[in-house]
Amino acid sequence: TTEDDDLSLGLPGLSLGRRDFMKAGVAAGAMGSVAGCSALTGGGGSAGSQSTPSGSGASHTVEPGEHDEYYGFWSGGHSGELRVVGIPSMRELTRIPVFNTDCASGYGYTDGTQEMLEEGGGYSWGDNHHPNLSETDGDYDGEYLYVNDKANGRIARVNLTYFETDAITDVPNMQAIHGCTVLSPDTKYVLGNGEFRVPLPNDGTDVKNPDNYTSLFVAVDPESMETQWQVKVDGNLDIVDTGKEGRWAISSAYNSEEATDIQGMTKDDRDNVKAFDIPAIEQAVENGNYEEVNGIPVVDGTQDSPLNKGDRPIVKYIPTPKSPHCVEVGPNGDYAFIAGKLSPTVTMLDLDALADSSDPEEVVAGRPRVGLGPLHTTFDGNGHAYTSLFIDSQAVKWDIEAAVEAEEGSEDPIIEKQDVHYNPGHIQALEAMTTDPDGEWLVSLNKLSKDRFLPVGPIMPDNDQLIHIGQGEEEMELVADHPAYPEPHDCVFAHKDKIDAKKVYDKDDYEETYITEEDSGVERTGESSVHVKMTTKRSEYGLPDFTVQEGDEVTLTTTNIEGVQDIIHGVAIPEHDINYAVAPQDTREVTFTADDPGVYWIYCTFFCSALHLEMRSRMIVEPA
Ligand code: CUK
Ligand code: CUA
Repeated sequence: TTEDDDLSLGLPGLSLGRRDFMKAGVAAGAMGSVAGCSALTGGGGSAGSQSTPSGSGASHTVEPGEHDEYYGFWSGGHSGELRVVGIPSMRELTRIPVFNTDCASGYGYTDGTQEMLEEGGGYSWGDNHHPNLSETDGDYDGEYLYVNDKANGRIARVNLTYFETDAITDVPNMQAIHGCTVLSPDTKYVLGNGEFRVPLPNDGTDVKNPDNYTSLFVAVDPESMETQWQVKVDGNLDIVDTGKEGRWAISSAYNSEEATDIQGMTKDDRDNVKAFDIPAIEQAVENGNYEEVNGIPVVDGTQDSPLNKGDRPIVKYIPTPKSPHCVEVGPNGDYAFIAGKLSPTVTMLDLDALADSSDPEEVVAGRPRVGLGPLHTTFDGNGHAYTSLFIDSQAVKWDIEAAVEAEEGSEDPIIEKQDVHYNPGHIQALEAMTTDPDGEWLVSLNKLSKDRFLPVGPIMPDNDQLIHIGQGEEEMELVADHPAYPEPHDCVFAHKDKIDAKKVYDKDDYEETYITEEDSGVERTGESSVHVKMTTKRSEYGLPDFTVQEGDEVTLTTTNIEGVQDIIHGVAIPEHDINYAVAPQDTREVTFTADDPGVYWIYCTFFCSALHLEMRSRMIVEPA
């Protein structure tokens, strides 16, 4: 078996045979089972124990009562949520429900959040992969976080003042949005890559003819969250990142064969990375060079489009080794780094050269050979790139300029390799996506943990590993293992000074009616509808009880009139599937039908005071 044979990853129709797999001690199959190799080859393993700091003596301990220096925002994959993790402690600080519902906070139970999920497609789950912080001048401004839903073609926005999802856009014409990024430097758009090719429009016509399927690239307005325009391209789009000057969005892509099965998708040796010229696309839209589909201007960016034939094509197609995975643009915006996945190389595109050419000879600035299964790359801001190697189970550190100097396929730029446990996807260093990365810490988001934790049944956690990198001069050092519930894909870090989270709601930020103690009461609003208003404070509701009639539609508005931070009250109504949190100075509303006559004790779910258990109200439903 030659080294190149190993790149087949067990994909059907490729050169590595079943016998080779059996030799390596794993069953034949796709990527998942190849993963087994790594424990035997690259992965090594420190006997299942956590590594302890040695060498540099880097400590990630944050003493009790002390704060972490960075916020980490983790995508939660198909759990639908985001997680907020302190760096360097790796402590989970909170979770932000996005595409899922959450009974602790009441997200998806209150009227406002239920409506948002309903208008955002009405699905009960989503698959978020790529969290992105809003930027001003290429730096995080602490306003918003945007994240994709790979499952249903959506983009959601999280308000970072309240750490709360405040908008979900169900993008028309797209089934899956995988790659997602903001357009640097000032977040002009949130950009998304449609991964699954479907008919346009996907309305039941042309379902049997894959030649008429298409993959779309979309721009969403970051404020209104409305879809602005889309570009249709050849092949499947995968991941996207932008240059730092607002012109280029670079997307990796696979399946230029436009097949519908894995054999077909991996048949050819080459695929095309797409470079979207954003101002040129805007010009095409302005000139009316589009077709409107479901209310959205769709610009033709396929290779044969007239818009790609002139002096300034809207999309440049750059041939790369087949099925590349990620694109990350380096901190100074010089190069886009495209990880080879099936090729053991990272392709570096020169973004300046791209303005004049899309000829690989002229735009490929380097192509170091980094190892097997390169998926994602991150940066320390001091001239080094760090690439995750899925198959080798390693993080490889290499020198960016040395890679430009070296011959294509050279291993010379490689400085060091660090084993991780096991099979990393994304890899992310502090503020690596800004123009000024901070170095110091890197997290490797490993897909498999195998024996690294106490056994918890067959669905095992991922393993997010903290690695000390310093300013790039020292050796990498594995410092901590951190189990993660399925399944983070990516994370992004912001210094704590860039996020300004409020501890108490500012009622001016919300439209809901603020209720005072005097407002507490029941108002009949129709023959079979009532509006109940009540406050919460330690340790009573504004109404000790209220009475409605069987069949009434009840709207219950609750304000927490506490002005003190951290005193949250809950409103739980047994047998009505209702529970939600009301934080200090916040107002929440819920609407339900009182179908069953009887007595229902409303109780507080947050332990708020010594008399928390006594914090009760009583809903009396009189028979009709
Ligand atoms: S993807 Cu999961 S490891 Cu969705 Cu960014 Cu590469
Ligand atoms: Cu209020 Cu417990």
